[in-house]
Amino acid sequence: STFATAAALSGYHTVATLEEDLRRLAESHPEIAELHEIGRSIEGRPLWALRIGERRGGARKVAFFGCHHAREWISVEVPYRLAEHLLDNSSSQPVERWLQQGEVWVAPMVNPDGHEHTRTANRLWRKNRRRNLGGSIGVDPNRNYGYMWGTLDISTSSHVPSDETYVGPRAFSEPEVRAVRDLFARELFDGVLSYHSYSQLILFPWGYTLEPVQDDADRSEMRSLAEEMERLIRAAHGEIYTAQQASQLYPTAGDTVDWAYGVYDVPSFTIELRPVSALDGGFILPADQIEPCWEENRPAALEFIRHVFGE
Ligand code: ING
Ligand code: ZN
Repeated sequence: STFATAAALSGYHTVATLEEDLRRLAESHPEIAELHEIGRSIEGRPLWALRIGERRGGARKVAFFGCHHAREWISVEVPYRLAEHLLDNSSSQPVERWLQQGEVWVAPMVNPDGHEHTRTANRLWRKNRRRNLGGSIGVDPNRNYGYMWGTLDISTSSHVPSDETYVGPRAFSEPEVRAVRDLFARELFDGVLSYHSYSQLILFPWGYTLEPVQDDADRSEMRSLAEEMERLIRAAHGEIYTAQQASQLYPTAGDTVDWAYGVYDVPSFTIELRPVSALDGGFILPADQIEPCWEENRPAALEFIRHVFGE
């Protein structure tokens, strides 16, 4: 970037430095960037999405999300850096052409309350900070989307409020998840990529069933795009991110990607970022790996935009 961001000084963003940096990005590129508050978290924090593109109502629209899960700090940094990269390269090809043609929306921190909790109280917190009936805290935002919501009752999609993967009392019970739903309903994205960590995987629908996607064209489109992203990531630093159907990892219902594909019929992926295993630190990824992780994910994210924009 052309300026020293708060993140450059301290490694990972916090809720506060992310807001600062998103504002600065928007203010320094007023013709092509616009910061939107798409909702408020359950504790009242603004949920930010940066719209990048020359005009509203572009022909194609793609969305990138980060940090549904509080402890997955690297999942903030990759979409944030993508936004920064697009703005820094907005007058060179292919980015210039894309920003004339369409819109890229980036919401790097869907769960700011949880993120703040991981920074100040419990580094390994996953859920949001909903006060549940019965006294436990937190709903899993990546189980609260309204496609096949609640259809599984297993450890990876639990109906027990105190569990790590609590699906919530009903679909879209959580304001963070409603904010994503409402943004999608307004913008009608043509593709979605949601970042998580860790395991180095590229996941495509379905998550709720071991059955593959029925539609032949959709199935092969998502599989081949996932495999192309796998190749691009590997070419950067040799890191292996395995492309697979989400339910092969473990079946879950109510995640972002099933909902986006199931309801809107658009290509949707979850990328599980570095590291590959718990032995490499799991959720605690050293800050010196932010840059290489971004470097390897950049070509995959750009390929996703290229694909969604019909090139
Ligand atoms: N992993 C994802 C989770 O929500 C996932 C994996 C994504 C499963 C999409 C199914 C569908 O459990 C992490 N690390 O959160
Ligand atoms: Zn996650």
